[in-house]
Amino acid sequence: MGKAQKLVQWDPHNIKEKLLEKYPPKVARKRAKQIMINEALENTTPEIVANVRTIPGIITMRGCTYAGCKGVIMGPTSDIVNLVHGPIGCSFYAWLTRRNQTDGINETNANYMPYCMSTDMQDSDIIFGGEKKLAAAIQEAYDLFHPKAIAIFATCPVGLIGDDIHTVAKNMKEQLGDCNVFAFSCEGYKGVSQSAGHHIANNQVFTHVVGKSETEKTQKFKINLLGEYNIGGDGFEIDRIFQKCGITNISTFSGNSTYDKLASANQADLSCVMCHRSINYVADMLETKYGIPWIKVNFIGAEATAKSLRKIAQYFGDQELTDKVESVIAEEMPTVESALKEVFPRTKGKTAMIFVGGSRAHHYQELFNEMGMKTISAGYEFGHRDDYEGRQVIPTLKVDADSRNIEEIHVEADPELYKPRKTPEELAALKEAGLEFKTYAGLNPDMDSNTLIVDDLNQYEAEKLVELMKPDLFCAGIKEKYSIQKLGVPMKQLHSYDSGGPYAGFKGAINFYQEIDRLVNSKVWSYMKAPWQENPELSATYVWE
Ligand code: CFM
Repeated sequence: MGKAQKLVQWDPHNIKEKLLEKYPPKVARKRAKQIMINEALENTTPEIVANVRTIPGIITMRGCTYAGCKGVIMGPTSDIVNLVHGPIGCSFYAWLTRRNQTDGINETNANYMPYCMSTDMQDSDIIFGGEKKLAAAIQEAYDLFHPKAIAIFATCPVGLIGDDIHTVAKNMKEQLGDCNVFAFSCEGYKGVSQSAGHHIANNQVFTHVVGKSETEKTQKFKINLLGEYNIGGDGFEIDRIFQKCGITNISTFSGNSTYDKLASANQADLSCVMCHRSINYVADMLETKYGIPWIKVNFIGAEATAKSLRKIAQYFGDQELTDKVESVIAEEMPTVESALKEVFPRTKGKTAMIFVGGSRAHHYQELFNEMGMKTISAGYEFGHRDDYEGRQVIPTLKVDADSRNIEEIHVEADPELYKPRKTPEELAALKEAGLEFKTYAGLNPDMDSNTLIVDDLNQYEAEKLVELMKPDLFCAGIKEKYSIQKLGVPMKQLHSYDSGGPYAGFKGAINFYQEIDRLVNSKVWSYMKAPWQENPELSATYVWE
């Protein structure tokens, strides 16, 4: 089927209708509010419903609050012992399943990421309580490793029986003396998705770790990179570029992080927010408590990388840094451009769909644009309305019972450590010169009109969308991978990157161009015939027949 034929084939209103057709009326009404046709309505984009509970019975792509806390935010912390309080399944299935990496370089060379540590609760612990077992496990971890910090994660049963993990952590911290022990009430059911887990994790890291470093960081051009998790080595590539430019990355939250790096975040002079979904509130708290301004950056896409580096240089306003950044861009771009030139004739005009957790469904559109590819449908598993519509909608967001469940911590200027990095006049001058602070635009404005934006897409709708819109590429996660491939459409995992990456920065862009070129131009998919395509009627015989 030719390209032109495909694009004129569908009408978004029609697709939406078809997606909802099979649902009972009440479910269809609810889902209709999460499926949005991106069209201008008197200069605004339509409102989408997001960050609400998945309708029971629907097979969502989401994960749980524990996954967001333990897996996403704390998973990449190499020298903090991650101890899961709960039955072994929660710990085992979270063990090394996210491709965050570490170079293990820290003062102690400690790397606990390959371990799976759990209290392994049994029936009797559920009945009589698991606090003693937790205290014993903390002691055991301490005796084995003598770590700087131990983080404890609550799983659903712990919340249900009411173990007081925070008191256990506090007592053990006092008892051990030289180990920071803190706990997360991140029971899987706590929120509507893993997004709640990010918030719980970040709040505790902010309360118990940030500002506690004993070493003073004296380098020049100090930044924090918030919301970068070093999947497939993305963070290594970004750090390579920073180093080349002479920018000091004090602390990444939390890719390739260590206790001391997180503890030093208050010493940076600028926070750069990459994945706003998982961390925007930390940027605000760092500003309120320590006086560090923040900007939005994106290192997915070569152009986006160059733009982000220029923003950082503009903030510091130092000629030497600006020149260095320009020379690094000039040095890196020719290789990127020649790689792009090679694939462009083959990728131009192809279409993609992106359904990942949060920011990536937006950020990766940059890379596809560079390749001349159109994103015809996208959405987040657990994004909030600001991730779709832009940060300006935050004050208008409804606070429902589920969001109230997540603790909001109150932060004030630190009496000793608060130090405004720029005067109000300097900030105003930078704004005047076009540098935007504390803002991001969201996915909707970047997508073409009449594209389909779907929040919390589910398995049924994913297959239906592919069937109706026939994209050249579908991007999501492992749960969707094989069902989509069986439909004869190539599928790229944008959570784990399959076994590829990095895709961030300049070298990452080259990797991505080549990988996507291979995927969308492979003929293998057109030979695919799912069993039911050849033989739509299922038949079986009993073995005794
Ligand atoms: Fe941010 Fe992420 Fe994402 Fe996310 Fe995630 Fe991830 Fe993701 Mo998977 S922090 S929101 S909770 S960019 S693990 S590194 S790929 S769903 S789009």
